[in-house]
Amino acid sequence: MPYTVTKLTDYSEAALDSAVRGLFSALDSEATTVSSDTDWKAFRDRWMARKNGVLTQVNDLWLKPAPKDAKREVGQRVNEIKKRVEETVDQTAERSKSDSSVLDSERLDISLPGIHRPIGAEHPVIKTMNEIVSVFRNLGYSVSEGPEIETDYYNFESLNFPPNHPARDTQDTLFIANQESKPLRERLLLRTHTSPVQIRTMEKLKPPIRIVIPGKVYRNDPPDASHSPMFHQIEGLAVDYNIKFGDLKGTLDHFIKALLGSSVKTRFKPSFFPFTEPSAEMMVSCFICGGSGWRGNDPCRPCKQSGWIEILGCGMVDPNVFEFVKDNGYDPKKVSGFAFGMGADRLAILKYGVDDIQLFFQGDVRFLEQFS
Ligand code: 2NL
Repeated sequence: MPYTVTKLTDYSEAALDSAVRGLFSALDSEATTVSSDTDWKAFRDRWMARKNGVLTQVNDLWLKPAPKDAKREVGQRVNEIKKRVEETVDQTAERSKSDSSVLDSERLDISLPGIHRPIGAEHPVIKTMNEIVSVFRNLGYSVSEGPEIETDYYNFESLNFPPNHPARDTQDTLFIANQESKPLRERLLLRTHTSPVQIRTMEKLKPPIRIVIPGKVYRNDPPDASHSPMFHQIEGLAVDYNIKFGDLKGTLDHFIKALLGSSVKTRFKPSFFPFTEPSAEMMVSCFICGGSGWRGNDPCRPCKQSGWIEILGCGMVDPNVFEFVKDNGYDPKKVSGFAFGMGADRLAILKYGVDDIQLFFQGDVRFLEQFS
């Protein structure tokens, strides 16, 4: 039976003693059952609530009806009771906080498996681009970027592509739809190389300049193991008042040795681009077979047993290109420059021995996590 306060009929000292003892013993025994914060709140309210708490009942049932000559004595007892109740409620609060059941409810189960959050890694193509950019930054080159949707003017005309050049064919270039009503040079397309950014940069910065441009480019190629309608290119451009083909050779030879190791050799073979004259292809001794053409008893596939790999296209900037930016200080009679471009995906394929360019763009974590 829970303790209840009952009216007093006898206000003698002995009767008061007994009533107070009964109350204290109920207080102490109820305090020992408090074992959580919720328990403690209930305990506190039972004893101290203004409305119907035990203290209030003691006041109403013991003190108020007490005869005049007992009032003083009862008043003192009530004060004692109040003090004891308050002390006990306070002490119980501390104990309920350190109680084992509270610790139980707040315990972290460190044996539960955590939420697995794999750490991301640089994509192999981006990693390759960053390595290339880093070599040129160390040579004092700046990095530029530009739009992926371009006009015919920046993508073709200003780069010395004649009006009927086959690169403009829809077989090769991805055009934005419904542009036929515009003059040719204003028609929009997905840039097929990063060269337009070189023109845009020459419009903004006067010579001398040294820039590299990494970025996505687009071609109307059906995807297969070595083609993707979107791929990555890095181009570079150096324009100054006395740039010669030897500067091109020295710079690009240094670049490829910094990227692949100082033991590779380079050679240049004549080529053609509309925007450079003369133009060349830089070959690097095969860094997969070491130039021997063989990997053990197997023929080296990446260099087709030749011992050489075509790594980039380059050349001296065609004076016709400078004509388009002549007003900003690029007088072809005064300035000269070299330019080069390479496919970052192709380089990554060679570096990591990947056999399908599509793997770079499918987002399969099982492929990508091999580079983390
Ligand atoms: C390649 C070849 C090349 C350039 C890009 C260039 C840019 C300007 C003027 C002259 Cl503004 N040239 N860029 C020059 C030679 C080659 O890229 O095979 N790219 C994947």
